[in-house]
Amino acid sequence: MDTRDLVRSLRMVGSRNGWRAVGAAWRRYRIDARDLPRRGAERARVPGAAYCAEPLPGGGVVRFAQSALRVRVAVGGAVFCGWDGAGPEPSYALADECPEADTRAVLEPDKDGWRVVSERITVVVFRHGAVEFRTPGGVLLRRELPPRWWDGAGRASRWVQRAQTPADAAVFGLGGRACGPGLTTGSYRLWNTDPSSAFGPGDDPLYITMPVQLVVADGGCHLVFHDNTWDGRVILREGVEGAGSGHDRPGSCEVRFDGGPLRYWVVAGSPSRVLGTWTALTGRPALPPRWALGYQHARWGFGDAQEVRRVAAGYRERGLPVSALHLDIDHFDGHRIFTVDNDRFPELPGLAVELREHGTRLVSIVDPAVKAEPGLAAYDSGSAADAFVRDARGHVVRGLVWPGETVFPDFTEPRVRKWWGGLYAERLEQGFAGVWHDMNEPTSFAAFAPYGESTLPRSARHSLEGRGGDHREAHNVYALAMARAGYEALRELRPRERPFLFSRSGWAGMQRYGGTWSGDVATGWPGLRASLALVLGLGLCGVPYSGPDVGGFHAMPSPELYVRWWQLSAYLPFFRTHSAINAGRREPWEFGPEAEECVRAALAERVRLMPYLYTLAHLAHRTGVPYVRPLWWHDPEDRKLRGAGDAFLLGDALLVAPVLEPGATERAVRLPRGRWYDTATGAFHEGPGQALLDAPLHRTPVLARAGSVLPVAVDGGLELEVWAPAAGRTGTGVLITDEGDGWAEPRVERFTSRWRVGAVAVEREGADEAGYVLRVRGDA
Ligand code: NBV
Repeated sequence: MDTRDLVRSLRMVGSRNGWRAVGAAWRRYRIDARDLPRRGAERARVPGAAYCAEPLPGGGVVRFAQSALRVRVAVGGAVFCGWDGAGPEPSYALADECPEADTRAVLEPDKDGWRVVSERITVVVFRHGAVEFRTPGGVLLRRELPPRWWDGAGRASRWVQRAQTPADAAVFGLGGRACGPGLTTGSYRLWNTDPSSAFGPGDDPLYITMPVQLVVADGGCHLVFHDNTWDGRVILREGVEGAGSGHDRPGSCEVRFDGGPLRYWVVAGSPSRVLGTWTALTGRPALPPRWALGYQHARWGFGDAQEVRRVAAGYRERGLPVSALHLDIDHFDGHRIFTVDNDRFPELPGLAVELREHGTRLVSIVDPAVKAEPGLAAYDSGSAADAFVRDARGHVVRGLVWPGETVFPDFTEPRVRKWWGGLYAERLEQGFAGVWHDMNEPTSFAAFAPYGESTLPRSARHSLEGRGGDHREAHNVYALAMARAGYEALRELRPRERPFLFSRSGWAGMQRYGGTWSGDVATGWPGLRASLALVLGLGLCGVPYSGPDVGGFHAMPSPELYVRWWQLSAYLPFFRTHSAINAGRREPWEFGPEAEECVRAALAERVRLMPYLYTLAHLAHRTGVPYVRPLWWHDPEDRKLRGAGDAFLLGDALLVAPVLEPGATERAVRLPRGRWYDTATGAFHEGPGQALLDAPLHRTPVLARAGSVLPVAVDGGLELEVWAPAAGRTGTGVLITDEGDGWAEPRVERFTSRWRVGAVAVEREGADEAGYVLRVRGDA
């Protein structure tokens, strides 16, 4: 036993639960020692030589001495490759049925073996099992080397596959990684994990891991997704360019899985096309209700309803609009899910109505673990529905979470999702307007590693949609399936409202059901940096709605750090302060008058930008393009931008350069191509290049792209802010509006800005005039 781990877990879960966690770890170890298939003798295998190929719709099958590879181009351009008979289905990632094959793509002989030419990718299958993906112009995007399996009798085959990427390639993604957004040489685990204490840039893996990589190189971008939910690892090695000597060393990417199919998808094209195709495959991001883009305040340990009222009133009195307050596990009765502590929170529905009158909603935390306690409604109904995960001998698996001994719903079973979803009626009756899924990696406390891994035993049984399997396969999709249960329930229970759901853990496709947040990010400047890395990285995996705990989770930030965290988050989709039970308060007025004024300015800007942010939410929903994009989004061939993770684009119009260091009064920022106006001064800088911007404490440097047209809220009305295009150039903008909730088709208006007789003019598509008050800015 590792005593440090033990001490850490005792601290985390309190000493009573801490000692129980030792027992839980031991129990978990015994179950797995008894029930997990033993490794035993294994036989290594490679595909061997190819001996024939059969054309099939969208591509075909190439047969090798010891395996077969199916290549299939789907309508929309994504290419599927499956070894050993693996097909694209069943899959937890795909939103619907697998898209039809693109019958224009055919398998044909090639000098090296066979090839499939499609609109966006040419796939070449070599006779010994290597596979190359090239652009239509012939530039190499990725070269997969022949895979290798280790087959064992009666056991899942482990496998490894190595790929080469261009020497200049930069890799992004793999879910929510604190060390990003660009992933450097290193090993990245694919196993959703609660780091069990506050995390910073060095901690990996975290709550959301996904085998999704976006590879950006001079020759083109591509996304590769290994559709496998098992425990795995991606080992990246950055390439080295031969500085003109011609001796480049390509980048390499090794993917290993402990079992499951060897199948993957490749999508190529511009970043927007890649995200478009990726989210067509795995689901467009859910559109949050408009209020979910407002500022929100959470706290673990609100104490009681009076304190909630006090905090809400504090915001109101200071004229700081707060769109939602989030209640954590302490509002439950003894941490029991779907209950309320009526002594401390009497008449919760009444409180919800009262807050709502002032424009503030209540959001509830929902943990998956149910206290194993007869008489508790969720436990009794779940037991009657046979909803809880069992071990290989058929006993319900018991874990340890906040309420004590708990059981875990098997969300991979449709019947269980339905039962669980029914429980959300109680949350709605209590007046909650949205849900916050936590602890769903799933986390069950265990005191020491490796046997005490804080989750369910690997041998625990799951339905996996009726196919049957164990936790090794179900672990990474547990939260995704829980999100599905929650989302479908909210849709059914409140059919006229768009569900507001965000989840700590998840997997590829989670965006269909909602968003996520950072989890327990460490209070400190590294945590602030990690916050941005997470949001950017997740957006590139198709999950655009996320944000950090403003101020960090565990400790008390300095006023300066708190202000800088606010200023960053005011430009991120999910904007929420939150903190741990003993971390100190996060209300802006707790940090002194100067901080309060800075926060007020940041919040006012958020409110002003609301129409723009809401348009970005609609765009993400329609196209998969994230609100928050890396600087290289429109210039993927700009290597300096690829390395710049300290600033970002918010939509097409704004470049946000948050301050991520203490004591700064100015900061440098890399500029993409084009003219960029400093929104504070109106002066412009020409990109590509670098600019030095003023960044005193009261200001976040933000630049606006010349020509852009942004919808903004001014005194309750809507206006267009127009940044003068460069002479002879035009610019664009879009506004998407609706009622703020519900399912009605939104109104889309497109604008073009141009110089007309010495003045900047804006036309709306189909009209000569914009139809809104214009605010022209920028010293052109
Ligand atoms: O429910 C308590 C916390 C919650 O406040 C936080 O946001 C989650 O990430 N939760 C984790 C469980 C305990 C963490 C130590």
